Amino acid sequence: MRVFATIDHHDHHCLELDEGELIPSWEGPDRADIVDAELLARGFVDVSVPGPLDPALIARVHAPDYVEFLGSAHARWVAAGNVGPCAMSNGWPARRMRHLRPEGIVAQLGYYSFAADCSIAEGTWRAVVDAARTADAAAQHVAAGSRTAFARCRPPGHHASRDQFGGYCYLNNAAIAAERLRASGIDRVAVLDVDYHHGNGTQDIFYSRDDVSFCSIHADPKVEFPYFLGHADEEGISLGQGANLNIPLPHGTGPDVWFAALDEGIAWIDGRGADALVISLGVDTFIDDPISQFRLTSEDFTRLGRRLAEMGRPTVFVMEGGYATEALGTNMVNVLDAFAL
Ligand code: Q9C
Ligand code: ZN
Repeated sequence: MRVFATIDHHDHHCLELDEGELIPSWEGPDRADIVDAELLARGFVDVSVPGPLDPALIARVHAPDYVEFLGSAHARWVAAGNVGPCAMSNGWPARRMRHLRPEGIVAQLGYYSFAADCSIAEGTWRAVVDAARTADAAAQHVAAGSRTAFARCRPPGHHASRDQFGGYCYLNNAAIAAERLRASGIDRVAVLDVDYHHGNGTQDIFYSRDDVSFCSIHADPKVEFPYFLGHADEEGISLGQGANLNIPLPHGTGPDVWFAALDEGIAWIDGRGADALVISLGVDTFIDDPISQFRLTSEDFTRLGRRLAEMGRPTVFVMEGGYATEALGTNMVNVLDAFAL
């Protein structure tokens, strides 16, 4: 299996507001290093550096003003005299307030984000661009006729919407991969999101379209981040009516219920008739994940890889969450290894 990766993510280490404390983000540079080491140890030596960023592709997924904002936010934060190392807001447009773009950097950080678990460090934009390039390259590899490819992305992407960051995500790597497949002439794409958290950004980006179907299996937003999207009655709108499937599950969900949900999602995707797949591959469903509440084992990730292979479709894997660092490499590569067999 071809792997796409860069190492230019190391200066992306942010602070997040977690349990009332500002802590180093759970989503740190070690995550990618751990996955890289495991890939190498298990013979995934077909590694490529992705090509340059394609602004036209990014513009199919994200608003131009948002992309411009992300690229300049940290420099503006410093220039405005803010002392903290990571740019983050302290106010957001809530119920009955107006969604007019404000002028200052702190206010714009609120305008362009939906959570305080995610800030912008000096090295964030460089890592974000590289993750997007990586997803694009993996999709191009599959569009050119390969059965599969792995985008070893960091930061992750599935929480990022057309114009808002949050949940450790800035540009939506999986959506970028899906758009590359579409732009390459693949008619029907399905994104299957198996990360523990709902892929609110991906859902939002494709919500009114029928050419990219979206299915997410995740912890119920009533009790879990991102809290405000991911319910079972969100089925898409206008042209996209019926092209979105959410399967929210309770805290404590184990393999029996989770794999039954996966079968339901796969049957739905089969019914939609997808020509290629993008997997938002988060392994924070793991039993020992420090911020999550599902109960999959490392062996279950092998089972997941096998089940995805049975779908028999060209498949782009895009790395998302997973925070149990000791097992992260094993869990991520178990999926890829089982798929590649
Ligand atoms: N007490 C992804 O998995 N909240 N993002 C964490 C922990 C944010 C997860 C709170 C979770 C974001 C890509
Ligand atoms: Zn997650």
